[in-house]
Amino acid sequence: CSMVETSLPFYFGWFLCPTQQEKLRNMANEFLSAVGSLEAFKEHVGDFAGEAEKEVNLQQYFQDKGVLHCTTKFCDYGKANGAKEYAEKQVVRESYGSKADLVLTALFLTPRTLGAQVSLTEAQLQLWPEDAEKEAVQSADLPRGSRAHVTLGCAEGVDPVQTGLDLLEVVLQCQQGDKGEHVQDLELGPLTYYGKGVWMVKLSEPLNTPAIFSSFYG
Ligand code: 2AM
Repeated sequence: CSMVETSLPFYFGWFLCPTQQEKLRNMANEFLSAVGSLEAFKEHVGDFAGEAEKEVNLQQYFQDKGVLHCTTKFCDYGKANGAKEYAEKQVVRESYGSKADLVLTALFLTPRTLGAQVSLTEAQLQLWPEDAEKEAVQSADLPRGSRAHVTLGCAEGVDPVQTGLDLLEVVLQCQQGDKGEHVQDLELGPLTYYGKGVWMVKLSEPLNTPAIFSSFYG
């Protein structure tokens, strides 16, 4: 019936509890300060700023995109492919409002986005759309769930959908055997540079984050 179609949300996802959001934002700030102060970063600053600028303030460079969450399905109020089918899945309906413990395994930044990588469990993968990776990268066979992330900020004029695409590029690069260049060990963990302004720290202590599976209407 048409009521079902008009009630589809903007997106479904896991929403971090307020205290966890603060914890993650603090961690992201620590990551930005650490990377921003490295000589190795300053050498590649041209990826972030125009030729004229020699410095970039990463805290100002990335703009906040609101409540921290890990999107499972972008529905666009029903306009996105497979939105209705996803909303009607039994596992989606049964999990709605339930708590999940997300495991955040890395933080990354690129000239476009700042994000956290999420490693989904088998149970959490039940809520992950079949085609999430294929939809983004048709040409490759990427592991299911490898697009899962939390957007922590975007450069001016960049839409948050870009965060998952940036993450998939790193995953693809690693799959193709390019493991990047180990820069140094930060307090958070080992930092790798993947070229073209892409930096990732693998958290030596993954962050376990309680989150609620729900949806956002906006
Ligand atoms: P994000 O998951 O990287 O943060 C509203 O825009 C939310 O839906 C954001 O969280 C955004 O990105 C996500 N989103 C927007 N467009 C999308 C798309 N085409 N595919 C997947 N997620 C999308």
